[in-house]
Amino acid sequence: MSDAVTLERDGTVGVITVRNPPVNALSQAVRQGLKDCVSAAAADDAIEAMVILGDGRTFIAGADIREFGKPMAEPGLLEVLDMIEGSAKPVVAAIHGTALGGGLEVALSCHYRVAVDSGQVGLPEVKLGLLPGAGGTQRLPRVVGPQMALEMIVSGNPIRARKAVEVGVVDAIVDELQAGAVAFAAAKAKAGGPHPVISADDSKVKGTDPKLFAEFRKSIEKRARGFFAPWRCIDCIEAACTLPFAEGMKRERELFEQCMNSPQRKGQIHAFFAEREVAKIPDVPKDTPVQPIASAGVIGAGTMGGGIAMNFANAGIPVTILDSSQEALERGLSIIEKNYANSVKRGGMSQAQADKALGLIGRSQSMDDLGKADVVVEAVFEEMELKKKVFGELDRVAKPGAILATNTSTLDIDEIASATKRPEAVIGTHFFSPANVMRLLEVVRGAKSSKETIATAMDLGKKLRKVSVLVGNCDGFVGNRMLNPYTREAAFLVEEGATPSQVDKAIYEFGFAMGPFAMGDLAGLDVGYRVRKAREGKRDKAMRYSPVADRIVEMGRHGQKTGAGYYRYEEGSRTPVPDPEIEKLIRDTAKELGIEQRQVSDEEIVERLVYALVNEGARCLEEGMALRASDIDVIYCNGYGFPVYRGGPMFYAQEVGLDKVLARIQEFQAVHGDLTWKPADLLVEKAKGSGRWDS
Ligand code: 3H9
Repeated sequence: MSDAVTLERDGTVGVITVRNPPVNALSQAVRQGLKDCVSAAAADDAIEAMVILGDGRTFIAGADIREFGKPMAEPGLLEVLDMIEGSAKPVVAAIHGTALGGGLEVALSCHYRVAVDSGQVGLPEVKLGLLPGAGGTQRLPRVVGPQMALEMIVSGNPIRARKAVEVGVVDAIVDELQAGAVAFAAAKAKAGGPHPVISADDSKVKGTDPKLFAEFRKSIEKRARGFFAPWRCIDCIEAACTLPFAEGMKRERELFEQCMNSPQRKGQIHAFFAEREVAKIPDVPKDTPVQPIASAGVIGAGTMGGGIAMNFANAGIPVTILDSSQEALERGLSIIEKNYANSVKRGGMSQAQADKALGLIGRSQSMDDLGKADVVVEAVFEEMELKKKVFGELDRVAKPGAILATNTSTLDIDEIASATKRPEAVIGTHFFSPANVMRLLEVVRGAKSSKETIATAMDLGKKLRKVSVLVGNCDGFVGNRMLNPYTREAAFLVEEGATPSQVDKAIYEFGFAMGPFAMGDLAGLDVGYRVRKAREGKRDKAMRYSPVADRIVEMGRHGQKTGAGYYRYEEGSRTPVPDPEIEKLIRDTAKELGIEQRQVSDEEIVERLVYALVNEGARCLEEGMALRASDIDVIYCNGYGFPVYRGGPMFYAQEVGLDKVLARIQEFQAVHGDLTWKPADLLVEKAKGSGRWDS
């Protein structure tokens, strides 16, 4: 028998322990071990019941994702589950940590399930571009009914143990995992059979109204747009309600294979591992000391400051918001209150949770009140002199060892740090708006940021439930720096003959949440205008420049907030309406610049925009501004609406073929010149070499 699964006797109960750190994934050794232990326990006359539990921090977190794409080594999971379900002796799953995916499928093949209060269960396969492929789509609806099964399987979100008891997935909560489960199993054995077999009970699925599925499909149209797996999950649950178990299992297998073979599975699994890789920083090892963060300060009560403060409060960290103006403080706090009220209304949090979070947010007008904070995040107006002044004052009051963070999207961290006598404690934290909602955090490393400061900022990001990516200190850091050539190409394409709505539609259909022009209108066109005007003197005059955006702003059209930008907006509506006036402005501008307009294909739009991202991403990598190509993917999927099922821009380029991407970029270079389309050296090297960013 392998060490991955062991069988021990506890009285009359055989305790089967899965030991495959870190998350007890169902590797071949685990599947074989489960099979061997269940048959050994079945054959042992001294054993009357079995308990399956996980060693370490969790029950079983699912199939071993690293095995996907390779042929499945024997025994298959289905064979193991059939054996568990067919056992004449009752089998109890004892859940702590998380029973996810194949882990919950193991538990659902057991006759009973118990869990500790902190346990969670779920079928998150959809987040990997898959569906539960070991009976989960057939067994879960038979336990919780089709509606709840749809919600759990299509969202992929786990539920807590108490909720699991309420809906029937878990039979009982136990105080002590092993002792409680063993007592439960012994009692069931003593009471005698038959023991419940989920696959044999159709009572919850029989006669389901087919309307349920039509309505559910409609309800996810927007959030599941472009995704392959969610729709197949629904098909499987529908099959559970219309077909006998064995046939439903066949349907599940067919659709599982379709998902497994879909490019989206590769993209989403890449995104899963990429999110875990970001925490690994070569020169800041895992054991680097991290400062404890028990209290925080935020300077600036504007939209960003307020959102950042909410992050701290939501994580249970008391935070003081500082602003020099009483009025700004009051306005900021009232927006925060409104945000919490909305969260309660939408069911995102309970009133008690909202009250608790609000209770953790203090306010002040005196910098001295930040003297005890372990971390202070400055979120004042994006202006260097102002930020330096704030950091000078902060340096005076902040306690030794405090982390001094600046929330900036463009400014030089080193220059800000130079306003203090402790540049090693200064770091950039680029939150994305709205900061209380967006998952991405770019942690910007200054030249003098210490390893402890970096490790603490990354750890803090985790506590704030962000996905934090360490980036270098350059103009726009990584995300916004890459966005520059992307929006530049969008502007050129309309001069060349596309319309803003054609560009937006092509990129939306590629899978982005929004096209560049609709995004500009939403963010406010005046912001970019001010930046361009401030940099006017520094602009390379030899480089092609589109004056269209400036002209639109000069017409007083600042985007949604003024009811017009690239598009028109009806009173009170956020729906962009194409505007012939703007299309004429673009045509006239093209004429004035001597650009002959032509039919632009959707394919060219996608290539020009996405390859502009990729080329700049390659430069960021080359210069060490991003640690890995996959870090860039995490930034784009979490902060810029890039479709996660394509894995991120760098992964996407690799899947297209770096050689093909390079060839297309060289075609653009031939037409548009070196200043905009010179291929990055790293792209040339990788395209001619391994075809991969990481080797
Ligand atoms: C499935 O089950 C299909 C079946 O329906 C059908 C089969 C026929 N495999 O996240 P963490 C690694 S699909 C391999 O940092 P946490 C992870 O990469 C699966 N490795 O910890 C990391 O490695 P490293 C359905 C895995 O405490 C380390 O474990 N299940 C797997 O923050 C620690 O991970 C899921 O989708 C895996 N399944 O969170 C669950 N899972 O240290 C996916 C993790 O080298 N997992 N690793 O970077 C999770 O959601 C979280 O990892 C979990 C722990 C909540 C379990």
